[in-house]
Amino acid sequence: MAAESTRAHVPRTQLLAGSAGGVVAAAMVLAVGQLVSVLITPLSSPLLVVGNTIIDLTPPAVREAIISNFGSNDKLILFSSIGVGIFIFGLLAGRLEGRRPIGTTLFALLGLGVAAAALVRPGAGIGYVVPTVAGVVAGIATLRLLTRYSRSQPSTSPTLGESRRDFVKFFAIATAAAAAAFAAGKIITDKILSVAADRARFLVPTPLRPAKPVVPAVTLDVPGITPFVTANRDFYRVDTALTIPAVAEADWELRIHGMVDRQLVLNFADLRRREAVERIITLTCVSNPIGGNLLGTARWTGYLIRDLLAEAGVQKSADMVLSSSSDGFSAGTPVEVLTDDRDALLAVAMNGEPLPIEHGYPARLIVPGLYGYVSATKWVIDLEVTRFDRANGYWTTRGWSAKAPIKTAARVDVPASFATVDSGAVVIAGLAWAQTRGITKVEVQVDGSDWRVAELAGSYSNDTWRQWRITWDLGPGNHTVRARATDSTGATQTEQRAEPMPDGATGWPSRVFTAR
Ligand SMILES: Nc1nc2c(c(=O)[nH]1)N[C@H]1C(S)=C(S)[C@@H](COP(=O)(O)O)O[C@H]1N2
Ligand SMILES: [Mo]
Repeated sequence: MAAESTRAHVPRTQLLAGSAGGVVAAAMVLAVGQLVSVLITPLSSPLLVVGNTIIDLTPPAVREAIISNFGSNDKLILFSSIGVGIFIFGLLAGRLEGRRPIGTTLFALLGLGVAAAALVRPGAGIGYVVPTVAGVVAGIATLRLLTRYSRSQPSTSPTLGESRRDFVKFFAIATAAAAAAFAAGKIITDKILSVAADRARFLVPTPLRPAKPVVPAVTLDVPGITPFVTANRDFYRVDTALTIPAVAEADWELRIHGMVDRQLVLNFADLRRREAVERIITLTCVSNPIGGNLLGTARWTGYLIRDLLAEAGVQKSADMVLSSSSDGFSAGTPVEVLTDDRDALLAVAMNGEPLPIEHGYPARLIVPGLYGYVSATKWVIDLEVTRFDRANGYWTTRGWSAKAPIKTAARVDVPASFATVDSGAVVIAGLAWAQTRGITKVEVQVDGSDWRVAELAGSYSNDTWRQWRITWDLGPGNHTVRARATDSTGATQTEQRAEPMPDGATGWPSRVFTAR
């Protein structure tokens, strides 16, 4: 090929410069796209379009594995992968840009792809392509500028060729411009998205009666045991949101509609005229593996869903409430569960503070006894009364069960995993939960011994986890402890191992440690 043979004469330094220029040009696409997205919506930035598209295209099982292995670092992994991808793309495009504008063509193709992905984002209008188009135009301009040196032929026409010094100068300017554009875009985006100030002004309603006090008896005196109430900053987080939805108190409305006698639209002024209640409830994620950390207990302040539904008048043939968030997540919850005496809540505060933004500010659902994905909609703005044979929640269309009560389970917290402890009287302790039923027994086994019944801390309520402990005389060596919980229906946690998909993991938790 003629172009190839021409390229073969280009010195190494020029090829390197071409690649470096391509990388900066590729970064420019994202940076300018980020800045311009401020004018449309942060969701239209090429970075978020690509990120959200990848999430949508990732098979649920793979996402599941990533979330249970990396927790909230899943987004870091996603953005790092996109970073690596765009780096390699820039490297290639810059290197291939020669007499023939192969790099330019690659940039244009990339732009077309991202623009198409932007157009099919939920809620996208034609404006969604603007940041990508602007980014690609800036990227191609940068590519042309920064590959002038690598494309020039100093041997034949030295005066026309771009000098190495010019390249370095333009390279530095373009890099600084890309960094500045990205930073400015990010700062403004964050400002637009930030509801921190709004949250700081939010008044937590005072419940007529506070939640039952957390008496010392519900806590066992064991170093390293999980505290009974989880601090907000330690509370696990699971959601599909790439950028946290920004909903200000004044903008929030909850629409209750569908199979109801009268549609209801409530704002915070309406809510604040009602009686607030306070409950301590343990929330659990269906993705929590046996022994995992995807659960937490908080004091929630809010309003009884059953009162709101009663006001709207739920029609007899309805059996599901499809709750939706401002970012398109949804959960299908049985009407029965929302209206029985378990006190399902529209929660507006967590441990006495406005809901943290990542936990659903300004309002979310909290339903005792159901895994979060079928009940705990954060940033909730819509309750549609419907039927299970007509509607599906977000995860239900992705292979998870439509109904998912929390399974009875125990976890070993002490000794820590692979810890070394003194032999003799070893304290083994942990948690067990069976929301709405309550824990009545936890049994422990060491190295395949007979099961022994552990001591239980006082029960706060059937909707919260319960601490347990047992002291076991152990000689030096490695030990494996297993635990199993029994709930008030008499059912004991099954030994049968099952993955979280489709309705929650099963199996006995175990822990390995060493006594010296
Ligand atoms: N809007 C929205 N709400 C959501 C989710 C989500 O992805 N988006 N995830 C659900 C899941 S799977 C769980 S386990 C809980 C987690 O709540 P947390 O992040 O406050 O712990 O929120 C639920 N509510
Ligand atoms: Mo979850």
